[in-house]
Amino acid sequence: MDDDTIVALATPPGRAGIALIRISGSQSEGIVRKIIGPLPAELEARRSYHGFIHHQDRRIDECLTVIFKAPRSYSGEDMAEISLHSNLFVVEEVIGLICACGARSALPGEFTFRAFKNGKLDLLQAEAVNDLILANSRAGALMQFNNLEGRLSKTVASLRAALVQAAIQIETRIEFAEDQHIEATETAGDLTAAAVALEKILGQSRFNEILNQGLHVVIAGRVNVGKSSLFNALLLKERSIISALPGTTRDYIQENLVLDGFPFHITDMAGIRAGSGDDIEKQGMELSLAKIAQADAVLFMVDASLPLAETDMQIYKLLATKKRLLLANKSDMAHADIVRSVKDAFPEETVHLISAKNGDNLDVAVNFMKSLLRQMPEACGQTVVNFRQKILLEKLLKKMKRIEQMQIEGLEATEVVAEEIRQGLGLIGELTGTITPGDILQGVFAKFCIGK
Ligand SMILES: Nc1nc2c(ncn2[C@@H]2O[C@H](COP(=O)(O)OP(=O)(O)OP(=O)(O)O)[C@@H](O)[C@H]2O)c(=O)[nH]1
Ligand SMILES: [Mg+2]
Repeated sequence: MDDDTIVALATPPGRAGIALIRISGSQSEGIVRKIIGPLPAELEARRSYHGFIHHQDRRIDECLTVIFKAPRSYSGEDMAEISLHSNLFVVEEVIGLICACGARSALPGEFTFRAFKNGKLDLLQAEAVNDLILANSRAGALMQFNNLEGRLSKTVASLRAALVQAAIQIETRIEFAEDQHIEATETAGDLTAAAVALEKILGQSRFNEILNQGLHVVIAGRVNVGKSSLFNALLLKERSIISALPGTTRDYIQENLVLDGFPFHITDMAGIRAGSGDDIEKQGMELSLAKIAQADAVLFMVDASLPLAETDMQIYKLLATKKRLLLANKSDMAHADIVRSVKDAFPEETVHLISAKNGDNLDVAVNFMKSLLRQMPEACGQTVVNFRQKILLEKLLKKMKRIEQMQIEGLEATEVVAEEIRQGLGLIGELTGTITPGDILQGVFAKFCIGK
């Protein structure tokens, strides 16, 4: 199966200036020669050749072709890349021609899988390829690129080195059991440092999730205070329905907003009110409460033109542990005594008067969201891990701590310690892909797009 030559469109399908078709496998150059001409008798690798794609005597498109020779290619195999005009019908015909010449359509991630199998990338780097493509923020993409360049692999290699070092010392002790001049604590030092480094990486994993998935900010408040108006104003589009009728928004609506290159998910939702409301509205309110609980931060809105209600106070109570911003909306109709009562009711908060309808003072909400980013640790110096890696690293940390403890406790446990170390090294093998079970590998590459 691995001897197959594979083909896929590497660029998004549809109309665009250029489409790139990728071929990998031993037949790559032969296939190119069958369908593209004129080409010189000897093709130099990594050089671009102009020509035409043809089917028998009919020209299909003009193209540029580059060939790569194993092992100096992305996949580590012979490869070819054809750039042509990006029209779905043309691209389909050309891929069909390539398949008729002996290639087959690539599976998702198959080019990268081959790169992994050929030792061009370890599993951590291969995952970084996909995580880079899928990154939702500039900072997230940068960190994935660092991993692709080997940052995470280097970190894992140093963990491995610490374990191997510990293993050597243990084996030595087992061999010279009667010669017990090595102090137990002496050997634990490297492991301790490695465990501390690992703990730090895992501590950053929530930040990593945020980088990949974005921060969740919800707009919460009583019915009719102007939540949907603010939502639309922040998004610069008429996304939510706005009306003077209390209880307009029933379901929650989530949209993405990028600020300073960072993804935010903003949620508008059903306003909260006591007692009244039909069953649908009640369901909407329950959803709202759940959304508040899940949010990273809350824009809490009250109405500056109407006296505060008990519901305002109840909503505020839900926000005790949340990062929050108090917005008193409808500044254009605000009453001084109401604003004063809002300040009195929420003494811990700064009250920001805004008008969602007129767009007044909305910067305060935008700046609040940007300030959430500043409260997070600096992105650049960090190592990002994905879910699979996190689970394995957590197991590894536990193991390292146990080994460390055993070493400190004494020598009689050496055989057991040696076994623990072997298991720790096993986890590292699973991380980097040297001993990763086949179904897990399949799972990793299945998440890729076709053509990568
Ligand atoms: N005067 C004034 N009216 C506003 C302002 N912001 C919103 N409104 C009006 O207040 C009413 C309710 O606005 P929405 O944005 O639908 O309020 P909501 O909080 O989403 O309401 P529900 O979805 O029913 O909970 C509409 O008539 C808006 O035009 C404002 O800054 N000033
Ligand atoms: Mg609404």
